[in-house]
Amino acid sequence: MNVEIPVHTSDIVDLRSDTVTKPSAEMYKAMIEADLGDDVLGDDPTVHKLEALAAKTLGKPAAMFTPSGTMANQAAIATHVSPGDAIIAEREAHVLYYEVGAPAVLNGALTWTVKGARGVMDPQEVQESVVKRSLHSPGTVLICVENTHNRAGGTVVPVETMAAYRRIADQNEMRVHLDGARLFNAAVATGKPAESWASLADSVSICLSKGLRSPVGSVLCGSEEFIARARVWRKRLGGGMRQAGLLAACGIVSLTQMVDRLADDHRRARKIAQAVGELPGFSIDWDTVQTNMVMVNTDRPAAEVVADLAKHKVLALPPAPNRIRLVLHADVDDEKADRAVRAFAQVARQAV
Ligand code: TLP
Repeated sequence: MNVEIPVHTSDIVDLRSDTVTKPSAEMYKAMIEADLGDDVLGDDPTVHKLEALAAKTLGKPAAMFTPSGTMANQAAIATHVSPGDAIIAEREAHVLYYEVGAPAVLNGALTWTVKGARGVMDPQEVQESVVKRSLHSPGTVLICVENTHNRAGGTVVPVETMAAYRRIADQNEMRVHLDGARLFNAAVATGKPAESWASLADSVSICLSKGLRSPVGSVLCGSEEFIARARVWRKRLGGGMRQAGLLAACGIVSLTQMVDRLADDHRRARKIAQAVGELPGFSIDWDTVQTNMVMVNTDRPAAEVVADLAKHKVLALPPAPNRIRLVLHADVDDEKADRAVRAFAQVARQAV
């Protein structure tokens, strides 16, 4: 078979998200060579291989491949809670802010929010949010943690803080779910294995399709019993996929070959932050520049600046009226990072 592997080139600097990456040559090769079955019938060998690899990497007994991080999170929450239960989560956590009310819609769950400092909830406030189930009150049964924290700018939740959440959960018969969409960014930034956080959670979701470059897919990890029940939720949500080994093959490349390269994204994020922070009209909260994101504060409306940047072929998103998010990933090399800085400089000059 003679198949040409596509090479994706573009002169656009796309900093909207690390979800935009195109599959690498290794991923196309892995897809062509993947052994396939029907994963809804439970016999896709490549999916089995990915699930075993993810479980081993995170130190959990079992894992389940899902089409998205949202489904991994929501299948986890649905497996942990019953209608009328409450979950504790950071106020701008992805599971609340960007998953269109799924905990309420799917499970009739209440949410107790705790405002974090740069995405990190104070354990004392988490403790104070615990409510025992009674005739009168919905009990808090789950603490959701996001690491790295997206809306805070890709900030790391320290292992020690995670351990404090674990203690609170154990003392109150609660569970901990870790939205680890970018857990490997936290691992690479701190030099600690992803398992350090995963071992403190009952369930962990990781995304393969962000900095790890897969086109599609996430994995939910936990105990055998938990994953067996989560599989029912995945099916119920329409997440059963047939020859999913095609996608799982990319996920295996993600976990075996794409983790170390996240350090390059972090380095470029710092470089962009340094340069853009010095331009008039823009500022950076340096304490949030910890991994592959840069949140740029702008004096002008962020939507206007984003539109101006697009004229220079630099794409970004405005997550708040005066904030622009830049996300580094495998398809933005040093040359493209420099072009992004030049575009910001031109936009800053035009605004004067
Ligand atoms: N985040 C996306 C958008 O939804 C905002 C992005 O561009 O950053 N957890 C976290 C922490 C995430 O950042 C995301 C995606 C998810 C879960 C959901 O993943 P998908 O998009 O695969 O459902």
